[in-house]
Amino acid sequence: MNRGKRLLFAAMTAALGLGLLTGTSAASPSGPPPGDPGALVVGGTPVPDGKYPFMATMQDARRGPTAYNRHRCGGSLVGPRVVLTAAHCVEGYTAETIKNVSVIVGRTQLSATQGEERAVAGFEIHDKYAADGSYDVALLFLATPITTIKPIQLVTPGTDALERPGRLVTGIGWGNMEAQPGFPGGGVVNRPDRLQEVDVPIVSNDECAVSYPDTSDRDLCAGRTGKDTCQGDSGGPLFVSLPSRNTFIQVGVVSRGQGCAAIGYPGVYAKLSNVEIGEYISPRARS
Ligand code: 4AZ
Repeated sequence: MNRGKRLLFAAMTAALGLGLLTGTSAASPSGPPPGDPGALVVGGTPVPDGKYPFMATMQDARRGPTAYNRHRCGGSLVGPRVVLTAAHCVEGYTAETIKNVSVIVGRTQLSATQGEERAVAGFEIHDKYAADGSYDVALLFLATPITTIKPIQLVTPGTDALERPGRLVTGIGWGNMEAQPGFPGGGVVNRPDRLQEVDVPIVSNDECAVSYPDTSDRDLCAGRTGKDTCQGDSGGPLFVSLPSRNTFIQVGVVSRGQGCAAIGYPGVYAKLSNVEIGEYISPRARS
C-alpha cells in the first residue's frame, strides 16, 4: 500500500527473478499448486475460474502495462454501474486522475483475458470516512453498465444474523500471500496472479477490542492465526456463501489490520450491516 511496501515489493520481485535465473526455488506468480499445504490472501487456496463472478480488480494504468501490475485494490460489483471498494483505495484520486482507473469484473487470473473491463467515470467516498479507518467504503461508478454479470447481494442493514462469532465467512483477493508480523515493519510480499480465497471465523467486537481498542460497530473483525486478508486485498469483499440458494451475501469490505494473519490480530472489515454504511451503499448501488 505505502511507498515502503512498494519498494520492498520491487526488491522482492528482483530477488525472485534472481532465484529463477540461478535455479533456486521460488514461488511462481500464480502461487503454489492447488493442494500444496504451503498454499498460502494468507492461508488461502486458488479460486477456480468463474466461481466468484462479482469480484473486481481496481486497475490504475499508471502502475504498469499488465493487469497484474495495474491491480491496486479489490472490489465487488454491487449494481450494474457500481463497484464497491474501500475508501482508502481511492483516497487521493481527483476527478482528473480517476481517468487512469478502470475495473475488471469477472476475471480470476489477472494475466488471463476473461471478464468485463470498464472505465471508471467517477467515485464517491463515504462522507464519514475517517483517518482512523472507520467507514472505509467507496463507490466506483462505471462509464457503461455491466449487464452480463450478476452483482453480489448485500447484507440487510440493521441485521446481524450472518455475523454470529465463529461463523466462517470468505475473503477473496489478489493481495499478499505471506503472513506479516503483528507489529509494524518487516515481512515479505508475494502477490498471486490467480485470485485466492480464505475462510475466516468472525470475531466478536468485544474480542476484537482486545487487539484493537478503537473497535466500533462500524467494524467487522474476522480471522485467526495464519488465515487473513492482506495488503492488496483491500476493497474486496468478505461474504457468506449460501450454496443451497446458489448465492453469496457480502458482509464486509477488506479494510485494515495489524500485520496479516498474525496471532492476536484479526483482519478488520467495514461492516455492511451497519445502518450508516449499508444505507449509504444500497440506494447508490441501484443508481
Ligand atoms: C492493507 O494494508 C491491509 N490483515 C489489508 C488487510 C489487512 C491488513 C492490511 C488485514 O491493505
